[in-house]
Amino acid sequence: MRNLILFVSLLLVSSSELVLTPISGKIQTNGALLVVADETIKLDSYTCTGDVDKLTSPCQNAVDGEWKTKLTWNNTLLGDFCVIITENYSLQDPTSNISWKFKAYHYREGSLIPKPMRIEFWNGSSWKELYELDDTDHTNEDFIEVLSVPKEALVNGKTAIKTTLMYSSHVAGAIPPSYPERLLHYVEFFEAELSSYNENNGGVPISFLFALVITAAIIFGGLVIMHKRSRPRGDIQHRGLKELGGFREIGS
Ligand SMILES: [Ca+2]
Repeated sequence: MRNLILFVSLLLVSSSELVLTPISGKIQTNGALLVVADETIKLDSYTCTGDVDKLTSPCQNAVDGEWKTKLTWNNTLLGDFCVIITENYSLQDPTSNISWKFKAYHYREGSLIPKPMRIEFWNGSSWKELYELDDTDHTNEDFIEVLSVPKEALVNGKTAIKTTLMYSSHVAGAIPPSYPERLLHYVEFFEAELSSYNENNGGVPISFLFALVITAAIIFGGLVIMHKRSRPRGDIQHRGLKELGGFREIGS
């Protein structure tokens, strides 16, 4: 138990392991060590449009709150397709700052789409670009991005975010009898999360202060346990010697 507490303490203290995001009441680590949900934001509705019939998993996977499940393409298909996920949120505090964190997978075997993923927000009159993935970024890996969302994305306490995912596959060099080369390029999508945060006077994120308090509490707890374990041992040895001495005296 003591070793476990010390390990957790060191893990929290280590700046290389701890990634603080400026999100109210939330501490996110690389290993998802501790997460406190932001309850000031509610997902009202979502839609999936486009070539959803080319997916091999339900659209709900993109909004189920589970970072392991994702939208997956049927990558045996040839052609160009896209799926658009639109998520509508309401926020308790319409003045707060908001961030958009998402996880996706970018597969590229031959570049077919210059910008295979695009994220936009609704400003009350039109969709505006928030993010575009370049065909050379995060290739053949899962990746996470955290984006600051402009204030204009908050319209009457609500905000809408639209994510466009693209798929493209074609055959090149198909001249018999040589084997054709198959080009394949797409983005799959795990999940996104809209969060709010408020900056305090010093500009230090609330989550940072929260992390400091928890770290101090764990270290203090570990020290108290270590101290308690070290003291009784000495007392027992001392008592044992006294009792043994007393027995000898009686028996002599
Ligand atoms: Ca998911």
